[in-house]
Amino acid sequence: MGKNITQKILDSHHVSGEMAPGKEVAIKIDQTLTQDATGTMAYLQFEAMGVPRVKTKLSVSYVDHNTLQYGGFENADDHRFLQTIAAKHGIYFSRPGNGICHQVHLERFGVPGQTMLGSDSHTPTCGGLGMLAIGAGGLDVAVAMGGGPFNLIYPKVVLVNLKGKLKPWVSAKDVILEFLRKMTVKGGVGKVIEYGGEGIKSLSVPERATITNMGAELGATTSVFPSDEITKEFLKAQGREKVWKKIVADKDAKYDEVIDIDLSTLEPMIAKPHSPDVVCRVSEIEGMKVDQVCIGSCTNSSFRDLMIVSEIFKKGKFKVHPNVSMTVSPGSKQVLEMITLNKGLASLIEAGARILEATCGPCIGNGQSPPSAGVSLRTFNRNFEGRSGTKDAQVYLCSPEVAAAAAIYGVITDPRKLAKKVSYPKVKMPKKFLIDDSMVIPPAKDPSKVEILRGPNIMPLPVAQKVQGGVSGNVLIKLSDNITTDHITPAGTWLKYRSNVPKYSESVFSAIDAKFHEKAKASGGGFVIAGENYGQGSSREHAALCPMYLGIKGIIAKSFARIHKDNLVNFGILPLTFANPADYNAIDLGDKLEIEDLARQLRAGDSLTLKNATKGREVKVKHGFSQRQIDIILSGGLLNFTKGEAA
Ligand code: MIC
Ligand code: SF4
Repeated sequence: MGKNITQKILDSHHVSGEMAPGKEVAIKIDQTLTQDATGTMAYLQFEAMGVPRVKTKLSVSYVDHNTLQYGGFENADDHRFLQTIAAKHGIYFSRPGNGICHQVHLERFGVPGQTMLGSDSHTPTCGGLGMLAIGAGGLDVAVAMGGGPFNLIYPKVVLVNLKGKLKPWVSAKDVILEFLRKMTVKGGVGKVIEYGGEGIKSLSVPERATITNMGAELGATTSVFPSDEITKEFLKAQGREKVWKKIVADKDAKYDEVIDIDLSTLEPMIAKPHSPDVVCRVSEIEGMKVDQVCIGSCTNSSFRDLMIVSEIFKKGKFKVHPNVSMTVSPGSKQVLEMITLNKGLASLIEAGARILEATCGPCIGNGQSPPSAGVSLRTFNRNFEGRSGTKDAQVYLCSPEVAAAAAIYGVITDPRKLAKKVSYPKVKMPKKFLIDDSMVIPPAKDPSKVEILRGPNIMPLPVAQKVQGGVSGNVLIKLSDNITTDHITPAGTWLKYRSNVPKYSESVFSAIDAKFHEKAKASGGGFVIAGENYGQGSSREHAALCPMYLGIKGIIAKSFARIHKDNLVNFGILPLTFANPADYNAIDLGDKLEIEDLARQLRAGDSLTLKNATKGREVKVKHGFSQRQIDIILSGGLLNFTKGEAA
């Protein structure tokens, strides 16, 4: 029987487990990627495993998130720690200024047909060139660097069959926004989204990467495009033709689901506050006043994206509207140099854009927070409440074309209206990109000469305790559906404490209950009750690590997002779901909960008895763990488990 792309890559990397949807399989990881905000923890954990050199084909450590902090040593200390630990353990180090991890990895390192694990949820960006690239917590990435396999639930595979061609003023972002409208932020859970059909021929690798990047917002395990002639041309232009390999689905490949999309029917789309799936047509909300426009992020910061915006301004001799502040953050040093060479940068500056570093910047709330109740249109991928740094800001997600039109007119505008003044710019994929990897520092030839430099912000790693007997505690917070990792451990001004768990733990649920961390500590930990899709969004393991530090024993929810559920297990916190979702209503804030004899109950089957001592009743909860996950929980987390296995 023929195979799809996902099956081909999973098969060639299979280590153990049954290759059937819903079963846990272990796969070999060829490459890893980390960024600074999750990387410091990942490397501390790697260090704790005692493996001298990484065992992957390639591991790269990027600095792109925390670069902007005002008044303090923390960011710079983190960078120095990351640079020295990379040199020592065989990891390539991409310096701050070289670009956003996903964009740089696509340009310089991604290899079709290989697997990659990254400690960032948008790692699937490299699916744009036929790689099976998956986001995970830092600890899973540390294990992969040490040569261990990655365990995942064998996914269902969805074929998205693209037909036709996008019309002018409609671009890749509109494709994925349309998808999010149809499938929602939960629609991709347990699935790999594979793209195919005639329509892919009109999409360049960076455009494909815009689509696979935002597959993360669907909750998908990953997304992948074939590696075809277009991939070959892109890699050739990057001077990397040698790594190209054709990877396409067999003609008789089977899929669990097929979705047809005719690209020619799509219109400019926009996601409204405060979720990437609250999507409508731009034409439905035209005329709304805009305060800020931000162009960039790992979703839309390629040469093509920035040149489109610059060409629109240049051709129409437009200026940024006086009521709008427009920022541009290039995805990489290469993009910045290429738009400079092509005079795109000059046109953007002339138009009145504010040029920022080639980093995540405003996407993670690092600078450029919108004004009070301000409307901000961003070419980014997340618009969760408060993520921009302004609690009451109204953040919309859109394509570079829609962003440009809003910056010109000062109100949300269907970019097709620009056609009256300018023709749709044609940005050709360069035949040759400017190649200069001088901002990537290779690992040291002699690791014994490298001293790892740690400042006072690099705090020792907290490790979970082994579970003895049962678990009990009070309900410390009761939450609704779709709680994001930005709610659990916020970014923005807290970001500089990513290497300092005791301090960062003060941020836990702070936007919902400012006293949460004090309460948790005072009561020696307890439980969290939540609705559907708990922990969606970022891969940050701090959203499990900090609650563990505060003594949280279990999260009982209606459902979980994949990466976060794995992170909870990795840190020894029980992610449990209600056997009957209506039981959510039977537990209140402050109730005393207890699970007796945890080891026996976990091993006896999928169902556990949760006693509510306050209400004097019992509720059934499910764990859905594999044998390996049960062992991890009982060992007090993956680090203890891995050390135990090695011993
Ligand atoms: C994000 O977009 O939320 C981040 C910041 O890139 C995160 C990682 C993190 O929290 O450090 C992600 O997407 O995984
Ligand atoms: Fe950076 Fe934003 Fe991409 Fe996360 S989503 S990696 S913060 S650019």
